[in-house]
This record gives sequence, structure tokens and C-alpha cells, in this order.
Amino acid sequence: MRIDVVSIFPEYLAPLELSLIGKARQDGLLDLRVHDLRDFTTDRHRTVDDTPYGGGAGMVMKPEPWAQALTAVAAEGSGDAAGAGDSGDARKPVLIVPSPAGERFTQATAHQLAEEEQLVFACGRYEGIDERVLEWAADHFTVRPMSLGDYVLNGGEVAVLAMVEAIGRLLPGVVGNPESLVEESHSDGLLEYPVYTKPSSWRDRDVPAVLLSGNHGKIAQWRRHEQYRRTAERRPDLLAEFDAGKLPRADRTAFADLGYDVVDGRLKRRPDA
Ligand code: JET
Repeated sequence: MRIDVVSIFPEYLAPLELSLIGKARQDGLLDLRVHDLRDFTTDRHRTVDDTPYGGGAGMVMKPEPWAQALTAVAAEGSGDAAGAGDSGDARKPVLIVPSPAGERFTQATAHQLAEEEQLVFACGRYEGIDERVLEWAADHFTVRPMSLGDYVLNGGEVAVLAMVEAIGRLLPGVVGNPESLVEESHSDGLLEYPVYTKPSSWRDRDVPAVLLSGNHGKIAQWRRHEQYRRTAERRPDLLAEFDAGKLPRADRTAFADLGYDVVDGRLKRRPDA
């Protein structure tokens, strides 16, 4: 996979040299390049922003440097830098624009994007990028404004670090033990169960006895019920999506204890609970 990141603060992306993603790059699994948007300006001051039409606070990123930068990275990615034409069946690269106004980036998005040949990340700053850039880019890219969550960052760079890590670890050969990915994908929209390691007693706190029992059936059931308990406590919104159609009796009882009944294969919060 090829990833290009365009930013006015390329040094912000330095962590991509480290750890898992840095290793993937060294191993040739990931061709990741960071570009300075200012290298695509033509004025003496390397200007990337200007005042907003219609008034209001802050500055807006000018369109032309973005068009120049995105044209250059799309050409590099297609392996058509000399303009020789394309005899292959290359897909359009995906242009990801981190934004509080984007669609939500989820694990499903990460899996989808991990299948692409080229991803280009455009890091906005200030009040954002002139909207016409996204309209124009649609001729050359699949454009995906993406939000990590309902909060505001100073720019897209930190969001890119998170998304590149989430996508990069799904690429074949990047995560050492593919079993950890398989177990993850089994999580069916629930939060993970709590984990423990040695010592079995630590500062007067014991590891739950069932985990030391060697009874793998009981352990699996305990972990599943812990997932239900945590999800009900921390992310009740996820339970509305959960497929409760074929739950065993013990699991329905666990949910009943948490204040949820199964109605038409869905969990419904009991009004009195
Ligand atoms: C963000 C991502 O804050 C987030 O993204 C960075 C950001 C900050 C300010 C402006 C901006 O512009 C994007 C743009 O899109 C067209 O112009 C992006 C919060 N959750 N996820």
C-alpha cells in the first residue's frame, strides 16, 4: 500500500517512523511519504491561508496549493509520473480529509481502507480547506471526509496518526500474530473483556478465580458476560445494534440482570431498570 500525507507541519508525522508502522515501512509493506504543503506554493511567503469569504473568525486554506499537491501525489502513486498513460486497471486513490464534519471513522472503515492501493491524507488547519478543493478532487480521488469523534483538533495531523495506525496494522504481514486480529474481529460490536496477568494476587487484589480454574467453557462464558456488563455500563448505544437473536439462556439472564430484555432479537432496556 502507498500512503501520502500532505500537511503544513510534516514534522508532526514523525511518529510514523516508529514502532509497528515504521517496521512495516522498513519491511517494504508500506510506502509512506509525508509532503509539505508549502512546497506547492509559488509566492515568496509560501502562503497557504487567507480570510474567509462571508466574514467570521480565523483563516481558510487556499485552494491552489492543495490542487498542486494532490495532483503531484496522485501522479506519483499511479506510477505514471512520465505521463506515459495507464495500461493497468489502477483504482482511483482515496482522499481522506480528517474533519469534525466528516463521517465517523470506525474499525469497519479501517478494514475497507486497508484494501486500497493508495491513500492520500489531507491535513487541514485553521478553519479548514476551501470547499472547492474537495469538489475538484472528486474527479481524481474517492473523497472521504472522516471524523475520529465529536471534538475539535487544531489540525488533521493527530487524526492521521490514529487512522494510519488503525489501517496499517491490518495490512498483511504488519501485525506479528494474525491471531490477535482474528480474535478482535470476533468481538461482534461489544467492548472487550478485562485482562489480567501475573501475579495472581497484587496489592490485595485477586485475579477472578474462574480465570485460574482451567475450565475453558466457564472462562469463555465469564468473559462474554463481562463484555455485556462493560458495554451496558460504558457504551449502551452499542447494545441497540447487537444481534441478540440466538443467545443462550444464561446470556439472556445476564442481560436481564443488567436491565435488558430480548425483544424481536434486539436488546431493549427495561423502563423500570
Ligand atoms: C477532527 C477529526 O479536528 C479534526 O480534524 C482536524 C481539522 C481541524 C480544523 C479544520 C479542519 O478542516 C478539515 C476540512 O475539511 C474539508 O477543511 C480539520 C475531529 N475529529 N476528527
